[in-house]
Amino acid sequence: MDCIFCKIVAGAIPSKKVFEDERLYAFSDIDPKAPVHILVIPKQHIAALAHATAGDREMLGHLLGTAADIAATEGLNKGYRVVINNGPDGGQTVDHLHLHLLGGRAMHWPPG
Ligand code: DGP
Repeated sequence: MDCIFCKIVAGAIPSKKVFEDERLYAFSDIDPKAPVHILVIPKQHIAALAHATAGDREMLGHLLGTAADIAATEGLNKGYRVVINNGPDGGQTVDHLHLHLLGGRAMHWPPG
């Protein structure tokens, strides 16, 4: 198992868990870009959003809805941003699909 996020799901690498259910795991980003920076990932290894199949569509909806639930739990009532980087031009550095939940400060647009 070479994937760092699979190792986090398995508990082989420690993480600060925020949420977990049978399909998803959420934890604090090691290099936060905002006061709240949480990664929400499928437990199943999917290398990137572009690798998700038709069979993953329900999980993707659950991923998005769970991000909104976590944002509410975190008290991000002034707003927040969700980001999925895909591939090299998208800025993806870890090849396991992950959603960034960022909040606790005003975001800028457009992103870099
Ligand atoms: P991306 O650039 O979209 O692939 O984001 C990868 C994120 O993963 C980046 O914000 C830093 C985070 N990250 C990388 N390695 C670890 C780790 O071992 N633990 C935690 N908590 N986060 C990590």
